[in-house]
Amino acid sequence: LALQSDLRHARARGQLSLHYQPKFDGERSQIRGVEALMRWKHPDHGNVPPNVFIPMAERFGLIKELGDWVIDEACRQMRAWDEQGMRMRVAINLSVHQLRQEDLVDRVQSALGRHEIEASRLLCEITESIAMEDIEVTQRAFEGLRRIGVFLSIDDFGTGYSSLSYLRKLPAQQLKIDRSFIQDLETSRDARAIVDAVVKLAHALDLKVVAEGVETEGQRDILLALQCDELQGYLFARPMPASDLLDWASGHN
Ligand code: G
Ligand code: G
Ligand code: NA
Ligand code: MN
Repeated sequence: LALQSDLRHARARGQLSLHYQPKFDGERSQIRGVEALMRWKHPDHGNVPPNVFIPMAERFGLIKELGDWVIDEACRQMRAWDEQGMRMRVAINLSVHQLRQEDLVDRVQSALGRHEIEASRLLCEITESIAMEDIEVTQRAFEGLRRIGVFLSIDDFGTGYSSLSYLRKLPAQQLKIDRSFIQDLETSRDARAIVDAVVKLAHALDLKVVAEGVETEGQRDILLALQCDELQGYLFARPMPASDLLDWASGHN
């Protein structure tokens, strides 16, 4: 209970930050962009995992405030990196509550404007299960975001339950294959068959495919053989503070 009321003040007290995890071009292993992941450093409890505080924020009506902060902070950071000579694309994660916000598109657009960032440099990731929860809400939010030029990704693909005809109608540009399939790639023929099929389906629908949670060279080699477009995971880089990314990237491109 104390944690919940602390979460109310976390932003104002400067306890929130974004960490950034790179995504790589499969073939040339260059950075394609980064995914922003929220972190909360509690003064007494240390780092509280997002799996704990994000559901808490959703339950206590704080997710819109936190979500707005993420949108603004990601754009601010892109601009700061620009000024340091590093042009990055940034992906943010959206919750179901944000998709339902009537003014989500306005909020995204005003953050982009405030920091003078082109919309095409921002990618919004929405998990498949959230995207399918209320098809009309998703469709409306996706169309609004796409209209202003933001790119859209369906995250954790394969764990939800997509109707393929519906998937075809969503104006997304990217599918992220869920980590669970990647984990089993080297040991399970089924996992490999599923990833192969998802890549082919995605490409047939003109979607780029990202594999998340790549931890081994064996997984990487299989994913490259299966024509996966982008790779992300601990094998390449863990999520890191913004200040580390510049150094890290200069050693990797
Ligand atoms: O960073 P980590 O792997 O611990 O994240 C755990 C979960 O929290 C993931 O499902 C991730 O998508 C989610 N998450 C991290 N940052 C954000 C955020 O800014 N907004 C939302 N909605 N979810 C996030
Ligand atoms: O649901 P989403 O894809 O947004 O979750 C991202 C989460 O996955 C982050 O919390 C991040 O820390 C975690 N993550 C990123 N790469 C790896 C990886 O290679 N292995 C594992 N186990 N987790 C990862
Ligand atoms: Na994500
Ligand atoms: Mn994911």
